[in-house]
Amino acid sequence: MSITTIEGQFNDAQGQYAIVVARFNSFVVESLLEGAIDALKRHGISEESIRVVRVPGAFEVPLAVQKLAAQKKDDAIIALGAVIRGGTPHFDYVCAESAKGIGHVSLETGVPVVNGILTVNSIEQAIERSGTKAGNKGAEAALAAIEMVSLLRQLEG
Ligand code: INI
Repeated sequence: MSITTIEGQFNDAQGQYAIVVARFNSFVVESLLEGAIDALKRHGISEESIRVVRVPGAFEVPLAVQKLAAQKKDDAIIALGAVIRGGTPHFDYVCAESAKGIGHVSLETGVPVVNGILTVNSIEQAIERSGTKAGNKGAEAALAAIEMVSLLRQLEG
């Protein structure tokens, strides 16, 4: 008896990718975007296969993701943003709505939507995750998107 394992591969990356980017905290988010594009390109995805859509903040990301998913042009959508805790409960609402909305669109449409929105307690934590000592979460999100495109091709093919 042998176990069948089905998983996404990285050695033959394919597909069209949309990246939805929140402008808020742009000093961090632009680094996430750079990381995501770099990861896609270094896995063989051409610039022509990538489009970037900008929205004001993380709260607006799910609606843009929903519109893109409905177009059925992209094999995966990468959501990028940075929500940094402040002195009010606003942080909790923005985090909850963006994560819930992104997950909802993905399940409703069947289009993989990868959540690359940082939710952190401080600017320092955001910087650590956008290309310094804790890596680049934008690049990680791009890899997750490539993996999901490959996996879904196997599951749907
Ligand atoms: N949007 C973010 O992307 N990150 C944040 O840290 C943030 N904070 O803390 O306020 C934030 N707020 C804006 C929000 O996403 C909406 O753009 C705004 O509320 C208008 O709907």
